[in-house]
Amino acid sequence: MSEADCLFCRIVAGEIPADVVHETERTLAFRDVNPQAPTHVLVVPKDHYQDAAALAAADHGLADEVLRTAHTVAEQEGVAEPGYRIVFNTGPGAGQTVFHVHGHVLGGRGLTWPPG
Ligand code: DGP
Repeated sequence: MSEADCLFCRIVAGEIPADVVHETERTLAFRDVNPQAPTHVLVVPKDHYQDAAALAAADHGLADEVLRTAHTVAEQEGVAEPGYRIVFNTGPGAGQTVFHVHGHVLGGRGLTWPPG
């Protein structure tokens, strides 16, 4: 499924440029345009699902691949140790602004808890 007016579908399609750091057959990882940490990469499935809940309900294997890609990116970026954060803002109340599921991979600085 692809949505012509979806920003991340357009990045996946190569219609909008992005700084891609990793790609698998079904996922793409690219740097966030507005980084909140020294490493801030977005991991998306190439197929369109509006949020993490929709992805998990529709395709367990793809949800798993997104998570494994996020960890691969953390290792590649050198932030797997001492640790990094994967965030899936799910719904506008949680701050989701792009409705194509994406995991934020954040690392390279101390990350406080609870998040804002
Ligand atoms: P969220 O608020 O969880 O939906 O995160 C959306 C993120 O997408 C936000 O951190 C900024 C990022 N973003 C928005 N537009 C673009 C873009 O055109 N390119 C890239 N690389 N990132 C974008």
